[in-house]
Amino acid sequence: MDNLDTLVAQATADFAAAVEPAKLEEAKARYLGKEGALTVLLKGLGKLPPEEKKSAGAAINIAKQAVEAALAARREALRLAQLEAQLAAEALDVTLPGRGQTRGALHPVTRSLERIEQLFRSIGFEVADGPEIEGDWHNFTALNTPEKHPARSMHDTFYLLDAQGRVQEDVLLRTHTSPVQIRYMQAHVAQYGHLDAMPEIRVIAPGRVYRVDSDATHSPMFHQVEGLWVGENVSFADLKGVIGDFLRRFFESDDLKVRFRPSFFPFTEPSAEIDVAFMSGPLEGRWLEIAGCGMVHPNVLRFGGIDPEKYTGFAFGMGPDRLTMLRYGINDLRLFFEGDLRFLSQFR
Ligand code: 2U9
Repeated sequence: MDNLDTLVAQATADFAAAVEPAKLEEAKARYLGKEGALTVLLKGLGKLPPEEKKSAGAAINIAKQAVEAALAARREALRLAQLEAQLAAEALDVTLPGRGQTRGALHPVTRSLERIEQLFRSIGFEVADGPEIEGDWHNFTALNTPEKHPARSMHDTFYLLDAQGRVQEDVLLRTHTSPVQIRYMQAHVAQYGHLDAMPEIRVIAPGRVYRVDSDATHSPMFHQVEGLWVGENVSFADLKGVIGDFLRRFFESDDLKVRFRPSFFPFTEPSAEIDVAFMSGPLEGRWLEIAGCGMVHPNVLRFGGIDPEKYTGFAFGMGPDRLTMLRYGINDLRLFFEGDLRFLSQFR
């Protein structure tokens, strides 16, 4: 039965040559299919003389089993090869470092604003806000700013255009947060004005303000925090106490001097600039202008609906952008508005 051995060897070689399952099934058909070599041999048994049938049948069946075994082995080998190729193609290196997610952070000016709000809340101030697009009355008139004052000019203030592109003289971007305190006074009077002893007004107004100005130390949009304290016996001494205490707490230092230098604002009388000098550190001994303040002008109290014969108040205004620069030693205001992560990520 040499030719049966050859047939098994040939089938095994054909199976090995099949590199994909479809080719293997074709090869199988050539040996085990309806017209396959082994099937033909088995069918031919009937034509053999009876004495040869048994042994020939046994030999063909052994050869058939050998071919089936070779086929099963090749099928398994192809299955494993296919699996390995798939694993290689879909390989995932679970040991690679993750891409991670960088954590965001609050902008340094936002941090200062939150700090300022927290410090004033701790001494009984409320935090108020209001519209950034204002009317001429709330932004200027109610703040005792004369009709021809330069702050009202197109040169200094952004005015909004109407649908025809004409300047609306009455619609502007607020130049300070003072309109918020005007609105606050009016709302307070509407709520408590009928009482003999109206509760005191203690409010700060933080927020964005706008001026036509742009260079290394001025930005067309910047921040302000203004404060207002109105009551029956509020004095300049109270103002000095509140501001001195605030500055020491904001800069976390008792090692600083505060100076009130006479000045002028339409909305306060008397008025002062507030200077601070650090007694240590890189700015040691230099007087730095840090805020403005004064006793609220009687006209402004009246515009707010408050009787200046009965009540007095002080007001102040400061720039948290500048306070942030001093607190962190930042020398260029523009860094706050560029969105450069190399700068911002230092405040995480
Ligand atoms: C009302 C009455 C009075 C707010 C005040 C200043 C003085 C002041 C500047 C500091 C630097 C603006 O941020 S800055 O550019 N502000 O000097 N602001 S008194 O006075 C008010 C506000 C509201 C009803």
